[in-house]
Amino acid sequence: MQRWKNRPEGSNWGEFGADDEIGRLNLITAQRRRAAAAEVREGIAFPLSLPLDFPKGEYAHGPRKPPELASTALGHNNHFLPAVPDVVSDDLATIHLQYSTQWDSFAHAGSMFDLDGTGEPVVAYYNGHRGGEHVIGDPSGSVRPHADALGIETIAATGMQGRGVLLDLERVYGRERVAVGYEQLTEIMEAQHVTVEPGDILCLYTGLAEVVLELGAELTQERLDTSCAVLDSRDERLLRWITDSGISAIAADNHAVEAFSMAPPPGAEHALPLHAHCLFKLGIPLGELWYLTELGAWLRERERSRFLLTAPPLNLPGAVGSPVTPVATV
Ligand code: UVW
Repeated sequence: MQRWKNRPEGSNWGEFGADDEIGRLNLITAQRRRAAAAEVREGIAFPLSLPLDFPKGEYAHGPRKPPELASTALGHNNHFLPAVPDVVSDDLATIHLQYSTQWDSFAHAGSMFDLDGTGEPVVAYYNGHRGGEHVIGDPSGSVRPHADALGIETIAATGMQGRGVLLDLERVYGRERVAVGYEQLTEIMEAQHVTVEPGDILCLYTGLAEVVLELGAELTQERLDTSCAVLDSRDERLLRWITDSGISAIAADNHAVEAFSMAPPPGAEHALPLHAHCLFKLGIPLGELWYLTELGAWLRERERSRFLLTAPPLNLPGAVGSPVTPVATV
């Protein structure tokens, strides 16, 4: 059943059905997965996750906290309390699911929008899902915030496997902070002979993960905000290109794919226009803080850009984001 009377301009709501919850991931068909598998020629696998306790430094003092491990006992045979010859340890982790290498689900970012044509904006998410009904967000209520629709488990259920295509922004800009718009993106794609097809997962290698690893506890917010490339999400032509390209997901080794700021410039519709465009309007998951360094170097040396990407998030019902250990196979 269609959940909206109005849909946002430039959105694809309804295109994959009134009840769709996986957006552009619908474009990763069996045929496209076979084409992705055909990119495996050497059989070399690249893990694309940071250690999940990175970034460190000032980032760890932000709203997202680093994971905390605690041992738990399984009966009496925990190694802290040996009572039988066998030694078994169990773990408990307190983890902010979007602290480090992650996927954002479509329940992560919505927008105030007049879904019903009444002139009253309501909290809205991809394909007309609603705050309070599908994505429950009132921390003061009796029910803990969670997603009854659009949660990360919907992405896990797809297997999240397809053809990854890497664009090497680090090769062009090094560690300079540059906002890459449509002009730059298409120029670099041409120079690097990179093409994308519908269903592809675009991976942006910017080099920020190296900065994060190198600086460790010395990482400052300033370095995070001023290092390496981001997408210029205020460039309408870039957003249009994302729509037209048919790409099914975008992942980057930087903080938020676009520049991160929760303060919109005066008159701007969204604080994070790429999040709004991808997660809210088109159903394109965003991956952040991936580790693309070794894969990027390997592909660069061989003038290649494509690989099989396997990157399922946790199958954790109701979560709006998830750590991920993506694997690229070339
Ligand atoms: C926000 O946009 C708030 O977070 P992230 O960059 O992790 O998606």
